[in-house]
Order: sequence, then C-alpha cells, then structure tokens
Amino acid sequence: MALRDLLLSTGLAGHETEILIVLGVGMLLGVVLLVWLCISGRSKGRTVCLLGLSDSGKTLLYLRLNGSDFMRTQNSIKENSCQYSLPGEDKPLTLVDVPGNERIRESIFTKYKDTLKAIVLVVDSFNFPQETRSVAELIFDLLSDKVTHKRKLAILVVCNKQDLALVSGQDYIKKRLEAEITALRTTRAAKLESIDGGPKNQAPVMFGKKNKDFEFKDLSLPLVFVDCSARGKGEESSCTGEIEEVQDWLAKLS
Ligand SMILES: Nc1nc2c(ncn2[C@@H]2O[C@H](COP(=O)(O)OP(=O)(O)O)[C@@H](O)[C@H]2O)c(=O)[nH]1
Ligand SMILES: [Mg+2]
Repeated sequence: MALRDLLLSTGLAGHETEILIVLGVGMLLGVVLLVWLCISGRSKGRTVCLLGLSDSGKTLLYLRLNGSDFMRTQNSIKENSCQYSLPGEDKPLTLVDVPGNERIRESIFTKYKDTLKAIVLVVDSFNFPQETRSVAELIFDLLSDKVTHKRKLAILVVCNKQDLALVSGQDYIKKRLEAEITALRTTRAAKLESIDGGPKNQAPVMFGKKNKDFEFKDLSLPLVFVDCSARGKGEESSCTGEIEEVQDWLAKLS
C-alpha cells in the first residue's frame, strides 16, 4: 500500500514491473560486485613465506623480524606464522617460517600458495659451497612453478650468516647460482624429454631467456639479492641482527 502511494505521488504508477526488473538487476549486480571483490581481495594475498634449506637461519630471521633478541632455535616440522605490520599500511603481512625439510616444506608451501605475495629465500652463505646444488634446485623449482609467475611474486634472496669469517657475499652466490641453474635447465629438459617423449605434456614454466645462459636479470619477476646476518656480531647475549635490508624490502611490498 505504501509503495503504491509512493508510486502515485511520483507519477510512476503502472510501471511496477519495470521498477521491479530494475531493482532485481541492481541487486544482482551488487551480489556479483561483492563476490568479485572477495575473490580479487583474496587473490591479492598478503603472505610472505620464508623458505630455504634447513639451518639456513629462517627461524632466527623470523624471530628477529618480530623484534626478538637472539634465541637458540630448533628444527621444527610445523610452520611459525605471525602478523608483520608495515609503516603507513593498515593491513599487516602474514609472515610464515616454512620448515626446511623438503617434504614438509612442499606441503606447507602448498597450503599458503593461494595467498602468497612474496618469498624470502634464506641461504646459508657459510655452507653455500656444499649446498650450491640444493639451493639452485630450490630456486629452480620456485621459478618453474606456475603460481610464482601467475601471482608475479616478489623474491628476496637473503645471503645470511655474513657475520662469519670467509663467507661468500651476494655477488659470488648470485653468479654461482646462475651457473648452476643454467646447468639444471639442460638436465631437467633432457629428463623430461626422456620421460614422456617431449617437454610439452607437463612442461614447467620457462623462465629466463631461451638459448642463453641463465641470468637473474632476465626474469620477469622482481628478484633481489641482499647480504644479511640474522645473528649479528658479538656475544649471544648482546648480538643484534643485521637485517635492515630485509626490513626495507618488506616495507616496500605494498
Ligand atoms: N653465525 C650465524 N649463525 C646463524 C645466523 N642465522 C642463524 N644462525 C644459526 O644457524 C642455526 C640454524 O638457524 P635456524 O634459524 O634454526 O635455521 P632454520 O633451520 O633455517 O630455521 C642456528 O644455530 C642459528 O643460531 C647468522 O646470521 N649467523
Ligand atoms: Mg627453523
């Protein structure tokens, strides 16, 4: 009755059907917009995973980013996660410290894939000469993953333990990894061909430039190397981590 009075007063009486159609379409558009906002909001994601081999210093770096003093850490089979606030940003990032064990790493990483924004890949610069191949394989797997490219993940390679004497710096580590990934590209491609008669069936994502040695600068993703010491120098009781470059990089993730 009230609606009819309203329509009479606005001269729209007799147009009830048209008005209902307009209202219905409006509501439908509203629902579609709401669903789209939810999906796109989720796909933006704010998770940053700390990945790396066991003992590279992921957990200590994670604790340091949380403002912690030096702590003795233990290998874990469960991830740690926390909210990490950025200056001038309302929404915090979710930092996830992913255990280094390969099998556990894969299952936990898969759990966070859909909300990933960036990866912090921690490298033990001291043990790097013995671990070059394993670190290269980890980066290779990450760069061949569709999700990495689809989500245009930002990647930070942290060359940790720079407080120790005689460690390799980021320039050397980067060059060695480029050479190792170049070699891996050849062996992996040959392996795929021998398994299923050609790389087309389950071809991983190609990265870098074709017919050219692999170089990080050829990637279409933002990938940066930094030196870091999650431990810092001096006694355990008083050492403060040198992690500013990691913090600066995180602060630039918007
Ligand atoms: N010297 C030195 N030791 C570190 C540094 N970061 C971590 N560690 C040590 O390396 C070991 C493994 O660290 P942890 O954070 O547990 O490694 P994760 O297995 O990658 O989580 C621990 O004994 C840490 O104290 C660093 O920057 N310098
Ligand atoms: Mg750990």
